[in-house]
This record gives sequence, C-alpha cells and structure tokens, in this order.
Amino acid sequence: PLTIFRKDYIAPGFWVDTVEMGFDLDPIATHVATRMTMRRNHDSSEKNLVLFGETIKLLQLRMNGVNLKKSAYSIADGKLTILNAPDVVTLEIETVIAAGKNTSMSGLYVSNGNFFTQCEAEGFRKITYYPDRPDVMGTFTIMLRGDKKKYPVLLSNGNLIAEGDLGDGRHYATWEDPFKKPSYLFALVAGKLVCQEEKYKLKSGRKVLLQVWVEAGNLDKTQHAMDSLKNSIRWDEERFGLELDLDRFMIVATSDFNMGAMENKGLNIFNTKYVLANPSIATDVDYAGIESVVGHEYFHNWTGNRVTCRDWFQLSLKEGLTVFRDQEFSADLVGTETGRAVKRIEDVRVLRQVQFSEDAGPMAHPVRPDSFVEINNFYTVTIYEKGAEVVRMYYTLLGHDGFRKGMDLYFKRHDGQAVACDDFRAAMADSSGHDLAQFERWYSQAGTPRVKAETSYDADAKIYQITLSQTCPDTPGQSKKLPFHIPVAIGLLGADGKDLKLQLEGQTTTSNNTLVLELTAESQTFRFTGITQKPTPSILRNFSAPVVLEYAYTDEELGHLLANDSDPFNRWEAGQRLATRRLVKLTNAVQKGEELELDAMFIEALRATLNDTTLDPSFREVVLTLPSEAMIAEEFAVVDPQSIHTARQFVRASLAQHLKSDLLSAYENNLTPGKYSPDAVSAAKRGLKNVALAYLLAWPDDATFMLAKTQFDEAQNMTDRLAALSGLSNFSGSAKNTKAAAQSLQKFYKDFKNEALVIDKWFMLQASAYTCDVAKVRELMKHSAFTLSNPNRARSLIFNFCNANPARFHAADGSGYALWAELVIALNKLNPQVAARLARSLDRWKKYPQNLQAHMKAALQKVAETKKLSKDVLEVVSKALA
Ligand code: HT7
Ligand code: ZN
Repeated sequence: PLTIFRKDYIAPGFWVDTVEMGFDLDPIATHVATRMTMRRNHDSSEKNLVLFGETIKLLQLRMNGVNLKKSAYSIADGKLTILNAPDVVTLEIETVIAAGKNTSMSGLYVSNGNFFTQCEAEGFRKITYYPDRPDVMGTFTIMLRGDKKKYPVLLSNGNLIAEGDLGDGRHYATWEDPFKKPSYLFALVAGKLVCQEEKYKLKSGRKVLLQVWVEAGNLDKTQHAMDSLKNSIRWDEERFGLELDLDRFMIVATSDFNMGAMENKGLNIFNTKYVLANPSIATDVDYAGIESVVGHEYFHNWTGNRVTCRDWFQLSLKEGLTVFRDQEFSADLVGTETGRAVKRIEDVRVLRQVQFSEDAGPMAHPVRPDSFVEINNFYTVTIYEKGAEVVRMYYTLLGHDGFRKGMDLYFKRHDGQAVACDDFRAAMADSSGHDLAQFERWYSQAGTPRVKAETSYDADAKIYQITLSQTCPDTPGQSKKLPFHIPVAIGLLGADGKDLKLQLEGQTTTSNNTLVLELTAESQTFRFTGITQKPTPSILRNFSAPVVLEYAYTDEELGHLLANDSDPFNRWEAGQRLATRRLVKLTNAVQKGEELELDAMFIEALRATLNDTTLDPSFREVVLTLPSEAMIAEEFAVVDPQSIHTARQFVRASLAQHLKSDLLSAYENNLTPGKYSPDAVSAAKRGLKNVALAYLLAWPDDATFMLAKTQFDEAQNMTDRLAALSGLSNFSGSAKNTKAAAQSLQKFYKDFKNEALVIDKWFMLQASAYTCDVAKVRELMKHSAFTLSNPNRARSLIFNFCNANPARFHAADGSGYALWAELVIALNKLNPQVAARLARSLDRWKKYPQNLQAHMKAALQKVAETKKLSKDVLEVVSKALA
C-alpha cells in the first residue's frame, strides 16, 4: 500500500466556501445530494480539482450547472480528479451509501437502528466526494430527511434553523453551522433518542442549551455527563479565558464506536462508556473517565476545531494539547495538592506502560510523524500522551502565566486557521522570549530519551554537583539522535527530610524547594552552592520530562525519599523504584528456581505508608500498587511473562501475609457507608479499601474470602461490587470458596444482563484473571452475549486477554497467538480499525524467548498473508515483521 509522507504536503488546489447537503436517510440506500462552492487556490502547485471518495456510489456530478461527462474526470485510488476546472466552481454531487452494511464504524453507519457518523480522520469521503483534508474548511448547511417514526430525532452540527413535516410519513430538519470547519468535524445523528437538557449561563451572561442524548431507558444515567460538561465549560472560561462559541452543545451516546468519543462541532458523539453512569452500573474509575473524556471533547472546541490541523501529520497539535488540557482539568477539579499528584501518577503510569513500549517497538514514531500508510493507525499513545508531555514541558519551562500567554498568542494568531505543530511552538517562544529552537526535536525524533545522573558532594566547598547526560535509542528509520531540550526539575533533601535551599553557581535564581534545570547538551554539569550537608537528590520532580531517569539510588536514599519528599510524585516514584528492584531480582530468582524472599526494609516502608493517616488515601493506594507485569517486563531484555507473574504474585502474597492486620485496619477505616458519591474524597477511600481487600485475598483464608463475599453481596455501588468480584475471581483458596466465587460471577451476569457496559466488565474481569487461559477465552466467545462486531465487547474479552493477561496470552504452546491471528483476521473483515488495534498486541514479539518468538512470527505471517487485508492491519503487521 501507498505510504504518505509529511514532506510531500501540497496546499489544496481549491478552497471550499459553502457546503449544502441533503440526506434521505435509509439504511439500505441513503441518498446524499451535495452542493459546494469552491474557488481556486492560486498559491498551490496542485492545478486539478481533487476530491476523495471511498465505498460510495456516484450517481451524478455537475459542475457549474452542467453534467460532467465521464471524459472530464477520472476516478482512481479513491480520488476523483477534474482536469481543467475553472477558477470558480459550483459542484453538485449525488451519492448513495449502504449505511446499514457499514460495519467499519467510519463514515455513515447504523447502530441499533439509529444513524451515526464518524468522519475523523477520513470518514467524510465515505459520504460524498469531497476535498476531505483538514486544511479545507467550509460552512455547512445540512438538511436531514427521514421516516418520522423510525427517526424522530434528526441532529447535525450548529443551530437548528428549520424543521417540519414532509407529508409522506417523513419529516425534515435543517441545521446550519455558523463556523467554517474541515469535513472531519461533520456529524449527523438520526433515530430514536431522548435527551436530558439544560439552559446554562456562561460567564459572559449568554445562555446556551446543553443536551445529552441517549437511547430511551438511559435517562437515569446522564447526570454525571451533564455535570462534567458544565464543569468543562466553566473550567475553560476560568483557566484559559475560552468561551463556548455556539448557542447549543449536544452530546450523543452510541454503543457502537471505535474510540472514546468525537469532537464534531456542537454535536459530540460518544461511546456510551463515556456517558452513561449511575452508582449501580459505573465505578469510580468510570466516573472519572467520563469527566475526563467529556472535558477532552469539549476542550477540542478551541484546540482542534477553532484552530485545527493543517494535515494529519500535525495530529498531536490538537490531541497532545487537548490531552494536556483534560489532564489539568481533572487535576484542578480534585482540588488538593495530593489529588493533583495522584492524577499525575496515574497519567505517567499509562505513559510509561504503553507509550514507552510503543517508543521501543516497530511502530515507534515521532510526535509529529514523517509518514504513514493508514492515518487511523496513528491515533496513538505517542500522539496523545507523549504529545501531552511535550505540551507539559512548555508549561514547566515557561511557568503557569508564561504558558497562558503562549496560549493567548496562539489563538490570537491562528483562530479559524489550520496550522502546524511549529506554529504552536512559535507562539510559546514568541510570547515568552524563551529559546525553543532545540525543543523542535521533541516533535521530530522518536524514542524515549534516557537521562543519566551522577552526583558528587564537596563538603569543604559546600558544593553539590550533578552531571546529567542524555542518550536516545535508535528507532525505525531514525538513528543518531541529537540532544533534546529537557526540563529536569530537581530538589535536594537534607537528613531531616526537608528541602534544602537551592542556589545554582553563577546564577541569581534561588528556590526553597525545586529548580528546573535545562538540559540541552549531551552532557551538562550543574553545581549547587551553599550546601552544608550531603543531600539526597530528588530528580525529575513531578515527572518533568518523558524520559527514563537512571540514578544509582541506594535503598536507604529511596526509603528517605518515600518517607519525606515534598514532591509527592517522587515520593511515589521512590516506592516504585524499591518495588521494581525487588521484582526484577525475584523474577530472576524464579527463573533460576531459587528460593524467594522479600526483605523487611521494603515491607516496613510500605507498612509505614499504609498506616500514615496523614497521607491522603488515594496516595496510599498508589504507593501500595505494585508496578504492573507489563512495567516489570520493560526492565528485561528478554521477557519471561510466567516468571514475572510468579514473582509479582509472591510479593503481593508476602506483603499480605506481613501486613495483614494493617490491611484489615485500612479496610475498616475506609468504609464509605451511606449514599454513593463519586467525589474525590469518597473515591479515594474506596480505592484504598479495595486495594487492601485485593491484598488480603492474595494470602487467602476463609475470613478474608467472607469479607470479599459479603462486600460483593451487600455492595451498594458498582465500585465495591466489582472490586469484590475481581478479588473473588482471582481467588485461589479452597474448592468450596472457589465454587462460591464462580456463583458470584454468575449472579453478577444475571443481575446485569441488560446493562451492556456492565456485561463488558463481566467479560473483562474474566479475561484478565490468571485463571483464564486460551480455552476459557474460546468458551467465553461462545457465550450468547459475546460478539466481535461490537468494539466495546471485543475489547472487553479479546483485548483484555491479549494485553492484560500476559502470563496466559504468552502460553508456551503459542495457542494465545493462534487465537490472536484468528481474531485479527476475523475483525479485519468487520472493522479494520479495531483489527489493527488488536494487531498491535504482538508489536514487541522480538523481546520474547526464541520459542515464543517462533510462534509469534508464525502468527504475524499468517495475518500478513491473508487475502484482502486492510491497509490498517497490513501496516501494523508489516512493520512488526520488518
Ligand atoms: N479526535 C477523536 C478521534 C477519533 C477517531 C479517530 C479515528 C477513528 C475513529 C475516531 N473516533 C474519534 C477523538 C479525540 O481525540 O477526541
Ligand atoms: Zn482528542
């Protein structure tokens, strides 16, 4: 398949001014009539009028009122090219779409009898022939026509300007979006839906209409999404001075969706997972997810819609920035310093576990990629999460007010435009005067930099010296990386655990706690003066850059940081370093068949944190949570998933054994009786209580089993119910208890069989349990509630097994990989985007022992050799095999 290169960007040959579209909605054949006015872009080297189109039937094409003869245009490789078009053009196009047969969930499709669209990145071309690229923006007027009974609700972007009866059992609605937009932000929704709505007063006093649309029967689950939307609107006004520009803002939920949600102008379409919540179906994590995704999509209205991307290589311009904004939104809503830190820890955990892995594998790409085969494959953790880290580094370098000035300048310069990552960097540099030329390498170079720190202390001169050196591994197509501009936030702890005053030699700036060092060379030495005692360094505070920090900390130093660091992130980090060290050692011991032992120092350090009631429960929870098996795997050149699992389980069981009474107290002291509330304080208590329960079950006896069973039976909310069920389904105690656990699982299914999102949890829980092997997955696939066609359901069972159950997925006989290949091939026919995501599960196959590698290679080859493979899947498996 064709590779598209960033360097080949050419401005569009024609601009679009206005677009009028009429849709006659019918699942078998939806007729779409489009009229658009266009004018030549004299600055472009593209002289032809080029439109994109895929999977649609062209019925008619008229230019300036005249039917175009077949000889006047050509259609090839998804492009319709009109030669010799005049400078000013009105095009009229009629197309037909078989939406009911569209299982790809891209373009116009049907879900549960209702119509939805998904046009990002290149779905609009499945609706009509159009210059479907983000730098072509027009104003859209949309008329929807359809059967009144089947499609009582007809929605599109912007404002409703007319609606009425068509007299033949059909009706119509006309929508006008006052803002020009690229086609990827177009949306329509039609069907049987109901809404919760509210008039909301903006800070300016202007009133707007907010609506959350769902299928009938779900109106009792929309309040949290509505609250999250109002919080988002207020937050963007207060933090960035950005107001909602429309009179009406709609969110619509569908259970068939490839991703989390989509920021279509004024008509956001959401996966039900990120809308529907009430205490009996949603966990605290779900509530937080809804808040953050509603925020994310809303924030796109400015960072993505008002200022959009010139081309898809600039995707992180909107995604990295919007993730940064949603992370800050969630952190600000928690409100406390520890709450902020815990949010940061959770975000960094994802970055390290998923993005660092991507950066080290065959799909590694820069935050601004240089090429792609299928753009849908580049909605990645690198574009989103690493992109957000890049934005955060501006924030760290320029400070709160400096960053805001940069944002203000960005909007002042580029509102209404389609721009590039360099334009954002220029706004940050020009508004602050900070030299950000070298910072460009964060966009152009892939791979996770490693920063090595070495320190020395001169007691006589009272000088503490730190030398920072950076390297970055080669990545596909890129070797010999140049140094990055890395902000390294640092503090120095005295023996009493307090921060020392910091003064850099030869500089006037001082700090009572943290200084941001700017590492720009391969190696640089920084000298702190007036240091009267040998300190413990706290380096990369708040994870100030997306790098791997190497420093030879002693266990004592880590214990000191865990107990005292004023930076909560590094306090947590010290605990993780202590744990990782032990987990790596124990994994090696498992492989050698040696006896396993967990040292008292580590146990006591965790005991102290667990029992320190001055610490927020959410912080105690994250300290107590061991690095995942995937994180531990990153520490090894050759990964042995079984040994990692055994070592981690051993640590969990040892901690449970030694901390049993402390865990029981933590459990008892963090009960949240009464009415459920998802607020941060209650959620934090539940989090600690349930982590304590999970530990207790790792050293099981009848009493702890009963604790979990009673919690399951009596739970008043899904958080507690699911936590208990998870503990029970991972239970490895007596046969009687194992049977009782299986009964609980059955009861859960029976109680919630009509709640799709809960049944997803039911599959997810089983797929990620150690007790679930390949045979069990195959059995679950035969369950009447399982289907591959629904992305949420496929993710809940299949993706969880392949990605969150490494010890079982990597079975020695290769049966996990054989299953994977079968399912990638099956999904490829149904939904290439989802298939390609699953295909990524074997990205790191070269990190495994030879016998597993052989099985994985065979599975990859089987997929690669499949006929009619989508370019989505082909790109992923070809890169893996290269
Ligand atoms: N901007 C949205 C991206 C998206 C998407 C991309 C490809 C295929 C399907 C998709 N659904 C949504 C989501 C976001 O970042 O907000
Ligand atoms: Zn986004």
